[in-house]
Amino acid sequence: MATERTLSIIKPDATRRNLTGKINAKFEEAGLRIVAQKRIKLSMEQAGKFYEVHAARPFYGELCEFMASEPVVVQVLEGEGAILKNREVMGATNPADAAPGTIRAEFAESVGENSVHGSDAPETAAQEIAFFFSGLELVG
Ligand code: YYY
Ligand code: MG
Repeated sequence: MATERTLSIIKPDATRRNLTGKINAKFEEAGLRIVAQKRIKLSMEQAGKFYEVHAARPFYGELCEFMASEPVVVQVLEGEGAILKNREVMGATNPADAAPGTIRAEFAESVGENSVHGSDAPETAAQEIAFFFSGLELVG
């Protein structure tokens, strides 16, 4: 399997509870390398653009408000099969369905406030990384 990069976001419910370090430890223990990372606060417009693919879903408004409510940590994770590996480390979208030991099983509060985002495919990973990071910020 090839070395990949994926976009991760530590969401406001997790930054609020000071869980950035514990979540980063999960990535590192799984062999994912944090090759870029910054703490930012999204505007409603930026949150809306990032989650545009969900614009027609009933939870879209609440999702954007939540993502813009407090700072997030955006990061690029690198490793063998990083996209799928990160999805495994994150666990299922609904923490009630997330496997034991996953980030969402351990830390997420609800399906809406589920602590982390991770890209779901190579095309979205490339788009999402470019949404937040310039080439100069990606040192490998
Ligand atoms: O990729 P992932 O975050 O696991 O789930 P998506 O189906 O892409 O949904 C994105 C985001 O939307 C999810 O992390 C929380 C929110 N959401 C929700 O609030 N209620 C749902 N029923 C489904 C998703
Ligand atoms: Mg998704």
